[in-house]
Amino acid sequence: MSYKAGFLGLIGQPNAGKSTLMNFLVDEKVSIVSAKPQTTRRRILGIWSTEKGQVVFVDAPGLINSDSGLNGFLHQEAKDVIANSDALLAILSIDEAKAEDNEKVIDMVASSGKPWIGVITKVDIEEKAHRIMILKKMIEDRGGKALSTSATKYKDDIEEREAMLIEFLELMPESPAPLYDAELFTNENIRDMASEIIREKCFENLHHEIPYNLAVRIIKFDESGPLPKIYAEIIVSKESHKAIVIGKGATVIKKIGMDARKELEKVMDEKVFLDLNVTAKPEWFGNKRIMKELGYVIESED
Ligand SMILES: Nc1nc2c(ncn2[C@@H]2O[C@H](COP(=O)(O)OP(=O)(O)OP(=O)(O)O)[C@@H](O)[C@H]2O)c(=O)[nH]1
Ligand SMILES: [Mg+2]
Repeated sequence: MSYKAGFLGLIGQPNAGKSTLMNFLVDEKVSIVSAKPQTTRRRILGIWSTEKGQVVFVDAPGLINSDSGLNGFLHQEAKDVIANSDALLAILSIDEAKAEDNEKVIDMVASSGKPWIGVITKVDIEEKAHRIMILKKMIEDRGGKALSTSATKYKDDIEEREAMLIEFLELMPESPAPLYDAELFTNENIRDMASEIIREKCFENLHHEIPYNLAVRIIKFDESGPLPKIYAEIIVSKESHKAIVIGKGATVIKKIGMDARKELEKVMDEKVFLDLNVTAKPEWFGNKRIMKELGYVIESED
């Protein structure tokens, strides 16, 4: 059998479980996850390699309709992932409030003209189980194959993972060689992973509009001493948000720092020093230079 390799984009509504599914498939925490929608902001690659081929999963932001600011970028980024992938997965949660929103995802993916599969997620939510058949029919009516899973319930189920991976490899084009070194599970560097981990902890510890309006930038990553030292900045969009991120007696920022440091130590497999600062840059998402520094630009526009 010939060798196959390509990019497989994960497309769905915000909060559908795209990042959780990709992490399950590559069996590594590559993409950050939270209970809040719009967690993923730029494409994140997760790589699975076997002797038969390589699937490069492209986790995308959830689909939203907007043409300006940060949301405008999320919209463009998801569209760009559709345009630049070899094949697509329509990620459809049974927990999605409106059936039309899942139908929209199927529509976008099917009309791309690329090979695709519909993946029904969160099937562990029993009270919504009746929706599995409805979604399956929706997918099949558009000529797609339907799979269903729960990346949380089957977290440690190797057979569930392998069965899906084999289906996904079938969607990939023939390729003379792997696209990435077969040893890699992502192309993210540790500096970018660190800023995403800190942002994930902000999503977990902050509420209302705060997490949606902040960004994290690594100021210095110093590996010269015995202990890696990471200096990061949490950028908020309003002066008044600063005090909320810091919290009374700095309790909130300390908790974010502690949660992030623990996870960084797991990823880096060593103790790390983490210094967090909060700065306000009013309406930073309207500033092209800052957006570019944060990686919130479409690559082809560079
Ligand atoms: N019950 C259940 N919850 C899940 C499952 N998969 C993901 N979740 C939860 O759904 C929420 C959203 O998961 P994400 O993986 O961040 O979703 P996403 O589609 O990447 O979201 P965005 O990046 O915001 O577009 C998190 O709280 C997950 O823990 C699942 O199989 N079952
Ligand atoms: Mg995500």
